[in-house]
Amino acid sequence: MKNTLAIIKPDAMKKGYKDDIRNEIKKNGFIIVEEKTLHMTNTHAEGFYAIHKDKPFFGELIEFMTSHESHIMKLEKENAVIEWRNLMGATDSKKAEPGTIRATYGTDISMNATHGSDSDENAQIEIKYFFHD
Ligand code: FUP
Repeated sequence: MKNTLAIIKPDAMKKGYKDDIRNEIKKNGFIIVEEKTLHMTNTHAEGFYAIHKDKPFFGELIEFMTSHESHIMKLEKENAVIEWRNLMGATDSKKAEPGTIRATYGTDISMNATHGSDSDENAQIEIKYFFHD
């Protein structure tokens, strides 16, 4: 599987890290196949994170994701899902390996700079969600 969905989230966009993160992505051998900047509506964010709707952090997550623009990218590389998750690092920026994108550009478990699909199946669903509607 060669594709995954990556999002530069509102915290990183607001801090002006879009170009730095795009450059790291390209430097690590990914091709950015499609991309767009989008200010998510509640509907976008709630649909995208529907799997988390019963979690205690859902309200905060939606508020954060709709607080500013995001930059959405379809990435291509061999083993794209795993490769992008490795480059991002752990979900919690405070626990992410030094040198990873979440460690470098994120703050904590909610403001963690980027999103990446967690499986090939979800990558297909997420790419379709943002690029083929
Ligand atoms: P990930 O797959 O690494 O993006 O992590 P999850 O699917 O577990 O979580 C999705 C998003 O929910 C995270 F990026 C940030 C947010 N989140 C919180 O805000 N608090 C939590 O305790 C867990 C996740």
